[in-house]
Amino acid sequence: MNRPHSTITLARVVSEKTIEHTLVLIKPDGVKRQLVGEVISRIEKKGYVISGLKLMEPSLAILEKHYEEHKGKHFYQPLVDFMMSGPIVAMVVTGYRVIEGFRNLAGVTDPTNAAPGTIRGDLAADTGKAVVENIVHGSDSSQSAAREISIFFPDFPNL
Ligand code: IDP
Ligand code: MG
Repeated sequence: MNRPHSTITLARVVSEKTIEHTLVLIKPDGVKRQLVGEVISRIEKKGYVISGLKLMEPSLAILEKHYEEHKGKHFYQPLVDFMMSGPIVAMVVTGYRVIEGFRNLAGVTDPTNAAPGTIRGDLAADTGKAVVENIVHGSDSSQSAAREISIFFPDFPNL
């Protein structure tokens, strides 16, 4: 059969889409301000699925691993101290293109510049501290997601 080339290309692209998992953290500022439900609600309304969820107080060892790419930066120690300042919620969130999709839901790192409509844009502001307090973390690539999920959810299957 002589199918047009465009049909074959589209079929190949569609079949290559795979479901992804990303690590989302609700940071201590989000938990303290009772925004856990708000954040989860935005994730679920978007259509993503919560596949893992726990309230926890991460150890220094976990945070040093999680933030190893930032070691040596001026905000590293304030960031680790902030992340140990109270409980966090750790989640595995699942969906097609969820890694990119959750980063878009979260907005850019600096809440002053995060677009209205995003979690950081709507719910956070610069507090003048050495560390930017911006409610959530989301993995930035499939490699980061696999690495970070294995740190927070060592028993999570199929990565
Ligand atoms: P991301 O969370 O948007 O991926 P990263 O660059 O990976 O941003 O930084 C990790 C976290 O470190 C940020 O979410 C924020 O809390 C904090 N942070 C990043 N850059 C700065 C900075 O320039 N000053 C203070 N804190 C920062
Ligand atoms: Mg990051």
